[in-house]
Amino acid sequence: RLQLDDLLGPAALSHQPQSPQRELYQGLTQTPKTIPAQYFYDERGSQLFEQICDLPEYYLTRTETSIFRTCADELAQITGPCEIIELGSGSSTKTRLLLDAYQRLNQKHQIADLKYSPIDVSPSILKLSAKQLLQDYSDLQIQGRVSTYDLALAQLAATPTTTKRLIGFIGSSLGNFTPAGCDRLLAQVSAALQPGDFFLLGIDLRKDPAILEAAYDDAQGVTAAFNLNMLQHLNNRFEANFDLTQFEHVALYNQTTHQIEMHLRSRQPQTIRLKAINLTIELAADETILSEISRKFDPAELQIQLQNQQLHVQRIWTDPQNWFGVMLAQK
Ligand code: AVI
Repeated sequence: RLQLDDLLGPAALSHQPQSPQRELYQGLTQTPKTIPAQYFYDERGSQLFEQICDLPEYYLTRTETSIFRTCADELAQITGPCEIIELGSGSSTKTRLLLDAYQRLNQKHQIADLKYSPIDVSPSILKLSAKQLLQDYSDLQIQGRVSTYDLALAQLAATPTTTKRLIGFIGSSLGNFTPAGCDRLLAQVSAALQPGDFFLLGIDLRKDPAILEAAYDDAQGVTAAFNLNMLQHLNNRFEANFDLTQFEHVALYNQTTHQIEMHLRSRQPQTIRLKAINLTIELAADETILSEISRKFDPAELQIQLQNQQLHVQRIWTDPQNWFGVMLAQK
């Protein structure tokens, strides 16, 4: 009941126009310096992210989960039985609420199989969560893809099926894309869907900056450790010599662009060498490296962007405080 495709194997990687190292090199040689957010997620980074999701200040996961608890059955009713494809599935925790609802729906329609297609860059988390899901759901058929969003969406676009698709992109991961990157991703999602298919999107909404900044700079320092771990990841992976004690975690809400910006601030002038990519960089005292943006959305604006990609919003669910939104669009 489990099939796993690795789209990131050596053969597939040689077709990628932009290698990840190249992006890192570009990011660290431009002004202001940036590190692509993908470098958060080594094993330790993924563990720290799971801890972030449980923090009292990080309301996102809790709130989205509460919305799914109330809307999952209605969502399944609207879409009818379909294959659930999830971008960035991770531990698939919230997805279980969707799988439960689709399982109930399938039973009503006397449909035997429930198809779930998780997509994640981490083979270990994909395998682990697939194994756990298969133990808990006897009707589940899993077709996992170890892949970036780009590659997986291109593959889906190239292999249309008659089975109705629901592509899920939850957890406000869309917020980590620039506006241009966001448009590009929505176009790729649309290309992977046939008319009548669905797109499910979880997004963090605009709110009091104090609440937002606390969510990205928690009292226990877990987000700070997550941000700094990115430098340790670069040390391990690219033979770099970042001294983590010489950097500080900074998270600020930019009210003009409606985004949290996470930075690593250099405590002093320093020279860093990344031996494996043959790069030496100079940092001034207080110079910052941008490690992540996390955009906060206005559902009405996003609805227009979705519409521009032939994705027509059918329903928006939110929580009583209006902190988080779940949007269902149909192509
Ligand atoms: C994965 N992503 C949606 C998280 C966010 O909230 O933007 C990543 C994160 N960064 C710091 N805390 C959580």
